[in-house]
Amino acid sequence: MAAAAWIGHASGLGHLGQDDDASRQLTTRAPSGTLAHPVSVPALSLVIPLHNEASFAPNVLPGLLAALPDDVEVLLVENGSRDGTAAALAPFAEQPRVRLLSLPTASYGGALRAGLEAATAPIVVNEDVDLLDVEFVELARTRLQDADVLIASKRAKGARDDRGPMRRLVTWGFSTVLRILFGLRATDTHGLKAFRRDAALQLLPRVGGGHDTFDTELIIRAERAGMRVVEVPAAVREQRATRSGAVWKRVPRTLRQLWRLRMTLWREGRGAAAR
Ligand SMILES: Nc1nc2c(ncn2[C@@H]2O[C@H](COP(=O)(O)OP(=O)(O)OP(=O)(O)O)[C@@H](O)[C@H]2O)c(=O)[nH]1
Ligand SMILES: [Mg+2]
Repeated sequence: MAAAAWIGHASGLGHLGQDDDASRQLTTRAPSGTLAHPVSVPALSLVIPLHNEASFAPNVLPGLLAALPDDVEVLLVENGSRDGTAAALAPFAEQPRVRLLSLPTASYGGALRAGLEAATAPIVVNEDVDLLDVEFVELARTRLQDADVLIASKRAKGARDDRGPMRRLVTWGFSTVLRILFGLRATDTHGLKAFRRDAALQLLPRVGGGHDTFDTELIIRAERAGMRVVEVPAAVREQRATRSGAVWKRVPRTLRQLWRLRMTLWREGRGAAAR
């Protein structure tokens, strides 16, 4: 297990949820020597995975932090960056409610898992740094009173998706494949999401998750576990130009990960039937 370093305010509440070795390597740095946690009992945790975001994230995080209510803790989970992202984010972790986790291996799923495990609030919101949305955080607060998972869907009725036609086509294709392969009712699994933390923690041990399909697997498993998954229409306004180049290049890799998941669920189903 990779070493993990939390940089930021020592909360005394947080845990890595990783193995003991990783926990022993936990390092926290509290500003000005104080150990008190001003967000003593956060109502929400906002998990933001980051990778090679040294130039973009510092532009958008100040606005986010200024707009978020005080009872929201922010977990910046960086891994595998080669552009000094951790150093660029470190000043934000001086703020009492912000924690920064830096891990060596790039993985969106790994970052989301680490964030879900480290979150201390009963509701955990997951947002990308180029899709930050304070309104969705507030929506999660209310909608997850009587649901386990909340998805901002780009494909729900009333959604507005300003991305280019190729990205919209890929989103349509992806959700169609999920419906066919997994019978998924949710119409979108990438983008803004929120979980009741206890529900997510219940699912995590089974989530194997590829780099591209970790969050999708969480939603699939939530539905299969009979959890209450609700959607709201998303309004997608890209806050920067796409940087991943031709999106279709990711398609074969994602399809391979989905097929492996299909096989895993099939084996799990057979195992359960045999018992
Ligand atoms: N921790 C972590 N975060 C990642 C990784 N890959 C992407 N991210 C983060 O995931 C979010 C979305 O990444 P983007 O690069 O915008 O990917 P995308 O939205 O699928 O593609 P484009 O915006 O079209 O380029 C951002 O917050 C990234 O920093 C990763 O390997 N590790
Ligand atoms: Mg993006």
